[in-house]
Amino acid sequence: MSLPSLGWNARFEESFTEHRTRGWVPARVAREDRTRYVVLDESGARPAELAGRLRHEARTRADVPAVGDWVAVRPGAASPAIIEAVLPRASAFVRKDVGDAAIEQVVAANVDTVFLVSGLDLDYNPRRIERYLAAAWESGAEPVVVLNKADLDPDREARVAEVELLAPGAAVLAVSALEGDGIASLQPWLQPGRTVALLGSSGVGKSTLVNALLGEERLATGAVREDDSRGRHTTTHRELVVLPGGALLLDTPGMRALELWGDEDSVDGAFPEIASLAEGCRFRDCRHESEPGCAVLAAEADGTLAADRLASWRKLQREAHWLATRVDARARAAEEAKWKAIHKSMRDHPKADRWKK
Ligand SMILES: Nc1nc2c(ncn2[C@@H]2O[C@H](COP(=O)(O)OP(=O)(O)OP(=O)(O)O)[C@@H](O)[C@H]2O)c(=O)[nH]1
Ligand SMILES: [Mg+2]
Ligand SMILES: [Zn+2]
Repeated sequence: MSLPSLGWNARFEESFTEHRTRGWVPARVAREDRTRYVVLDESGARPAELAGRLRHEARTRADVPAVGDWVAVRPGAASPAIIEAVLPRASAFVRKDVGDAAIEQVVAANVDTVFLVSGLDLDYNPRRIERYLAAAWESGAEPVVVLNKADLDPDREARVAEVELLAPGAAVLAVSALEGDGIASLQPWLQPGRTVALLGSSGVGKSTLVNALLGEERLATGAVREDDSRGRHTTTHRELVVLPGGALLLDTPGMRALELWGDEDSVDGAFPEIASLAEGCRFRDCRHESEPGCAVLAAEADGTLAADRLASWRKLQREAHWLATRVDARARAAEEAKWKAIHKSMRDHPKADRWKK
């Protein structure tokens, strides 16, 4: 495969200049499974691992390659290939550990479009779609809401209309991966060399959709629980799949929307109608709670703004704020630990040369 057909472009080439002088060559990460990778380049797919230096210098999990990343590898056809550097990302979906929000992991990198997949079954939940959308706007990729399992819902048009109200600026499509219904409507985003990531809870049919687009049962899929339509985490690693038409699809394991969570600004991205109403508030930092001259509350009162949209906005703002506080607390703790170590080293080696000069 040529590099452009894998998504390579002039921007990546520009950020590769320095790596070229070292003789390294570009490759794209197609699969990641803890420390093991598979990379794709002109000669096809091969296993890869991190150069020792990159492994040691990585300070957070966001510094190591993720699926979709462009990396610099040592030249030649050696297997495993040795990854020397990660290129700056054009877009990134970051996952935050629910237990510790400061631990970040890149779920998908350099994605043009993200299909936010939901099932029109018992697991259907519009509030969850709002959360995924907020994370999508923050990632830099274009979100498309895919309501799968349309074959199970006689009222799909009503669902599409309902979700369109929650997703200003994003396309909302109903499909059935199982029966192939509506699949053709995804074509505009499946152009050669374009990367599409599939995100959504376990059991919504992400892998089934990839298989439907591939035209073969390549990825494993698993039945959902009968009582609530939840999945069983069938997919366990992230993987980039090349479609016959030339688009690149990134399948991911199901995850909870909260893990994808962004900051307060990303909430505003998902609620553009509230953000634009807020420009009319008397106070710049209006929280739209009870302030005088609040344009948002006025719109709610006269019915222009749906009350449940404002309720969702408030809830997501609170969640984002809570996460941000935790990230700050951890960053402070790490900074303190660093200075403690430096002071200890100064006490232990009072005459160390490195402190003179
Ligand atoms: N009725 C119906 N069932 C579907 C459809 N798409 C997927 N399914 C079923 O939903 C179940 C889960 O599908 P998967 O593709 O494994 O779901 P997933 O999103 O990849 O799940 P994880 O890998 O666990 O994150 C399987 O039993 C599929 O056959 C659909 O369009 N209609
Ligand atoms: Mg799957
Ligand atoms: Zn206000």
